[in-house]
Parts: sequence; structure tokens; C-alpha cells
Amino acid sequence: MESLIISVIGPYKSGKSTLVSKLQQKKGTEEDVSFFFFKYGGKDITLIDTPGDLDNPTLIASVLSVSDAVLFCLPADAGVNAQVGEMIVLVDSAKIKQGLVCITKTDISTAQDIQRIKSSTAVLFKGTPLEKFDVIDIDINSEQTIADMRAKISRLDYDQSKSSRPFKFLVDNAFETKGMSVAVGFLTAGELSIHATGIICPAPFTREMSVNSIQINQEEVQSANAGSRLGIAIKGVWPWDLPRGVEIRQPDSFKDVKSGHIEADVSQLYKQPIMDGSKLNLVCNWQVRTITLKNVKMEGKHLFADFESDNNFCFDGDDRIILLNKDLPIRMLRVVGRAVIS
Ligand SMILES: Nc1nc2c(ncn2[C@@H]2O[C@H](COP(=O)(O)OP(=O)(O)O)[C@@H](O)[C@H]2O)c(=O)[nH]1
Ligand SMILES: [Mg+2]
Repeated sequence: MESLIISVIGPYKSGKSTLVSKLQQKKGTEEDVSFFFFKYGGKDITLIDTPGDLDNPTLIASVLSVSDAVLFCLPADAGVNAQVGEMIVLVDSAKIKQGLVCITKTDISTAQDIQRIKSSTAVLFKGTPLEKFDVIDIDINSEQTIADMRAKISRLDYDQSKSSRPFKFLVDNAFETKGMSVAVGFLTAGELSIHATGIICPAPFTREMSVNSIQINQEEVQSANAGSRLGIAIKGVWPWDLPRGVEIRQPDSFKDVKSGHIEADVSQLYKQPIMDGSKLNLVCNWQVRTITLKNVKMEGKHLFADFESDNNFCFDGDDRIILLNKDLPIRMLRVVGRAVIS
């Protein structure tokens, strides 16, 4: 089965949760991220509904860094604002290659409003992957619109090459049952079978583990493929050893570092000085760290620096790493850009 992880993003009150609830026939929630599931056209789809507040760009960056595609909700009854601009830069920095732009609230907007939001965002999409996304007018009360949306979502590409890579499982929560811990999260690469052995990472969480059982939607399965949302039962580990951000990876397939060399393509729109001693936020999957830079060198908009992180993080060559400066006021753009670590 091909499994896609799709994040639903957009400004505050843009109709994300409303759209998700129609696609999935379940009510969305207000806090944190929530996960919804449906099957269509031979694909398993997980939608990640995101909170709309302005406080925390690191959460949206995390969600994007684990996603295969994005639904970008833009309400036709409102204009473009700083939050929309920031999300465009985030989608670009997270290297999201495919998705749909959903023009929402068309029932309470005029044809002129709809045209206005399309043309003002088209300018901002130029040079980003969003430029190639289908733009769809969402009439939330039309069954036809929802059916078309499901069909379009199921036609998004599944990257076959992901399943042949070393496995990587991103824990986002854990609980205890029958004396075992169940880690819940996404398998974003590889295949995972029961009895497989892996490494819980990064330090200080590091330890070997083996997979006791695997569940997908409460059903026991023998193995799972990349893109699935799973629960993995593990013996001898407590739930508090598996907080969000911990990962379970194939041995010898990753790095676990606290310092190193970083390079980044800094967004043209990011105007703050970057120098020795600058502190930035590094996001890789659910891992969020604060790094301090030294030996900074800028060549145009390309950053070279050494860094020291507040805590270890793990990654491999396929992970999408995003740099932010989360404490800036939003009008200043808090996204620095995408990064590569060596
Ligand atoms: N008229 C109309 N209202 C909508 C539509 N989508 C969402 N809303 C309303 O807009 C508000 C915000 O929607 P919500 O889905 O919670 O937005 P979110 O913050 O992006 O998740 C709610 O009161 C919804 O009922 C729509 O297509 N048409
Ligand atoms: Mg919502």
C-alpha cells in the first residue's frame, strides 16, 4: 500500500480543520497537531491538521519536514499577510515538492475576492514549488468539491525510493500498555517488520530496541512501509524515554551530533545579521534545537558556520533541516532557510 503524509497549513481561521473534517468525516481539534486518516484510490492518506496560532513557527516547520505534500489553505475573504508569506518560505525551505492550494470560504466571498487572493499569492509563489501546485476553489458544502479533493489528493506522488532506504521512525507520542511502551509516529523511510532491531536516538535517549509488535489503526500487522503511521510496542522502555522528537532508526544509518559544520541557503527575505554568537533554531523532523554559531562566513546568501547545539540531534542525508529565528516578531520573517549539516 502506498502511504502519504500530507500537512494542512494556512493562516489562522483559514478553514483547515473544517476542510480536514469534510475529507475525513471526523471533527478536527484546536490544539497542537492532530492526525486524520483516510483511504482513497489505493492509497493510505494521513492528514496532519496544524494549529493556526502565530506563536510557534517551529511546529509548522516540523510538520512540513515530515510531510510528503501540503494542502495550503487560503481564505478568499482575507488578504495576504505576514503569516502567509512565512508559510510560503517554510514550504520552500522544507523542500515540499507537491501539494494543492485550497481557496477556502468561497461561499462567503465574491468572484472578485477569489480572483484577488489568487493573483496576490501567485506573485509570492514565483520561484517556489508552490508555483506548480493546482489551485482549487473549495465550496465546503459541495459533495462534488470534496470528492474531487479526495481524488486529487490520492493522485499525489508516492516516492517509491523511500521504501528501499534504511528505516526511520519518528516518535510523536508514547503510552504504556501491558507492561510495554507503545511508541506512536510516522515511518518516513524504509520498511519495518516485527522483531527488527533499531536504535532509539538521539543521545541521551540512545539505546538498542527490538520491535515486539506493530499496529496500524489498531490492527496488528507483520510489517509496515514508508509513509505509514504506526504504533510500535517495545519491551524494557518507559513512555518517558520516548518523548516527541525521539527517533528509532536502523543501526549505522544516521549521525547523532551536538556540534558540527552547517551550511544554509538563507532566504532572500531574511534580513537579520548572522554572525558569530548568533543563536538560531534548528528543526529536523520533530526535533527542535537551539544552535549557537561560530566561524560564520557569508557568501552572498549562502551561510557557512560551525555550530554548537543545546542538545544532540540525529539525522541522515535525506532529512530536511530548516533554520529559524523563532523569537523575532513575525513581521520580520522568522525563517532563515534550509540547511545541510556535515
Ligand atoms: N462560510 C464558511 N465558513 C467557513 C469555511 N471554512 C471554515 N469556516 C469557518 O471559519 C472558522 C474557522 O475555521 P477552521 O476550520 O476552524 O479554521 P482553522 O483555524 O484554519 O482550522 C470556523 O468558524 C468555520 O466554521 C467555509 O468554507 N465557509
Ligand atoms: Mg484548526
